Amino acid sequence: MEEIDLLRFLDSGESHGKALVAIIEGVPSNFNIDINFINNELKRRQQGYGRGDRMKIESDKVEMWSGLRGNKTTGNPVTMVIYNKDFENWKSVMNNEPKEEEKITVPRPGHGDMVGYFKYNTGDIRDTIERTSARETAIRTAVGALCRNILEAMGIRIRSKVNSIGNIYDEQVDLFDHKVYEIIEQSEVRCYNRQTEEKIKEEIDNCKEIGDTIGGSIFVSINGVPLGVGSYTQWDRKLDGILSGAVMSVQGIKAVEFGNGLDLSKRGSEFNDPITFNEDKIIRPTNNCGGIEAGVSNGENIELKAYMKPIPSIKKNIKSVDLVKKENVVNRYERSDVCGVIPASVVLENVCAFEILKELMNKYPADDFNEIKRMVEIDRKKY
Ligand code: EPS
Repeated sequence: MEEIDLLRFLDSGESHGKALVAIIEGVPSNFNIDINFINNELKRRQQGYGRGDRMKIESDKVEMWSGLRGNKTTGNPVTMVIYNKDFENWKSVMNNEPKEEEKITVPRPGHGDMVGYFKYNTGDIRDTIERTSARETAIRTAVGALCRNILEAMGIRIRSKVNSIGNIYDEQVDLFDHKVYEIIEQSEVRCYNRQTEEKIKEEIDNCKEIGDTIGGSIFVSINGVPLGVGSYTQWDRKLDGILSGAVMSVQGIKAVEFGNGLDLSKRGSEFNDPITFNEDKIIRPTNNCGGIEAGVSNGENIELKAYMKPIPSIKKNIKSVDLVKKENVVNRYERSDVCGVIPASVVLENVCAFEILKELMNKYPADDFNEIKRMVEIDRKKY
């Protein structure tokens, strides 16, 4: 029989539909959820230099429709809803079948438009646009934020920063240094170095002016995951495999790196993180493996970098085809952001939170939050 994860969710909703919805099954009981914490994550996701006009319309907030009494989880499935304010402006498009002349038939290269047009065969690319949009990351952020709220109560923290935009790279810093992280949280581009921030803003402004978009990379660090989450006993239980699958599923992400996995200049003697004893504690002086060895968390910070391509909705002309008229044309523009890397940094924190809680619960299966917490605390004392 196939093993089913205790924690799982599905989400639904169109970018300009009435709402985004998620049903999460397996949320442990007896946990006091902080709704403000979830809403704050939604707010963080909406920020960032290079955002488009949609974010001026929305002020995302979550409604909890089931699974709670007061703020306490009951163990029943949790339903989360985020209303799209922009629905008011799109009601007639979203509620009616399109007239022939309204159908979109010119795909944006790089987006899901062409594959969706042929795969689902509805005759209107609008149907694809509505679901491929990164708007969906709002509800995934809400789901992840709920998990993160639970993880934090067990001493597991997740932080992120922008590592690069285009060819401009920020400094590598310790995200768990309070003062350092405060600077990143206050930065409009989620960077540490102020000069780098200015350069990045300039680059985003340039792109906006010429009708182009720009990608970049994000650094995520997860602190406090106990040793032993994930497993090497089977290929689909490896924590790095599971995390990278989730990270890759975020719109626009094209590559994931754990630790210094892309640095192939180091030989084995330099790359492998030494194991030492100090005052009866195991100390790892380096973390090139990014906190995961053989698909299992080793107690160090889990560190990954995600690489995001430029958003495909560009004003600048690029070759495309009218799929009905079968003619070469230039692409059509759809309102979008200039740079999605900064909000994606927040999205990834929360996407990782879901995966970490899921895998933690696979290791410490229990229905009641207090039981999971107790098991984690006992295990922490072992290493
Ligand atoms: C987004 C909402 C979308 C886009 C963006 C992300 O809203 P709209 O399509 O109404 O402008 O701004 O979507 C994309 C980047 C994309 O590729 O689809 C959001 O809520 O983050």
